[in-house]
This record gives sequence, structure tokens and C-alpha cells, in this order.
Amino acid sequence: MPKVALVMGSKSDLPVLEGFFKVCKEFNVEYEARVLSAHRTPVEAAEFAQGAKSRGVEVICAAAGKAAHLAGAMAANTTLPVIGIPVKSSTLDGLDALLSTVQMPSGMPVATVAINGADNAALLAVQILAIKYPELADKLTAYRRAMTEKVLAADEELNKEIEK
Ligand code: RP5
Repeated sequence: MPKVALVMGSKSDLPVLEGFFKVCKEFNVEYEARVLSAHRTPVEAAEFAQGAKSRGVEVICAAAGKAAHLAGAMAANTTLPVIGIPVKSSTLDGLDALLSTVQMPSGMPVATVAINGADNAALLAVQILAIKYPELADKLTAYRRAMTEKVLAADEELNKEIEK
């Protein structure tokens, strides 16, 4: 079973990360989740990233707010793909975390999703895994089809309403 890791800088980040778990469950992707901070637990965070591949993890998602160094710290300690989730904190509306996560120097990429974009982080992880696991590719196709049908139904509904 494909496996994704989610690491968050603080347990206070958890409420905005529910979408990650929902998507993993929907696609039947195994996950592990940890609270580890690049600033407060730098040694443990580095060890986590260094050992991820040998634990069977194939993609790491890292969520953090403020001076969000966590995704970069993950990337520095593994060659696995790292997806950064900037978390909106009480100040600066998450722009601080967005820039800290996305502005990685050349040679050390972090694929960054929207502020609080935990569902998209999981979906991107599934898309990466789908290169290797054909059943995930099939599920993604069905997921996209369902999304399309939902929008087309809303479009039809709207047009019935404005005809009145
Ligand atoms: C970051 O600092 C965490 O990811 C969190 O978003 C933010 C605040 O952390 P707490 O002070 O709530 O633990 O490292």
C-alpha cells in the first residue's frame, strides 16, 4: 500500500489539516502523521526525514505556519518529494508561511500548495503515487469525472433558475 507522511510544526495546525486525512482515506493511501518542528525539534525533524524512505514513505507533506521552515527542512534531509502546506496563523494571514515555504533556493525544491491547502497536498501526493500505482490513476480519473459532473449539474440548475 502506498504511504504518505504528514508532518506538522505544531498540534495547533491540526484543525486545518483535516482535508489531508479525508483525501488519504478516500484514495486508500496509508499515512503516518507527526508533530515535529524545524525550530523546536530540529534533530527529531531531520531524523524523521532521513528515515522516511526506509519506513516505506513515498511522499512527505509538511505543514507549518509563521516562519515556516519545516518543508524545507524535510527536503534538506531526503530525496523524496516534499509538498509544503503553508498554514494561516494569527498574523499576516499565512503570507509569511506561504513565502517561507515556496521560496526555496535553487536545488532544493518544495512543491507548495495554497495556504491551508491540505486537501490539495494530499491530492498532489496521490498524483505522484499514481505514476507507480495504476489503481490510484484510475481513482483519480473517477474523482475528476465526479467533480466535472457536479459542476455541470450546478450549471444546469443555475440555468433552470434564471429562466424563471
Ligand atoms: C509553527 O508555528 C507551527 O507550524 C504553527 O503553525 C505556528 C505556531 O505554533 P504554536 O505556537 O501554536 O505551537 O511552527
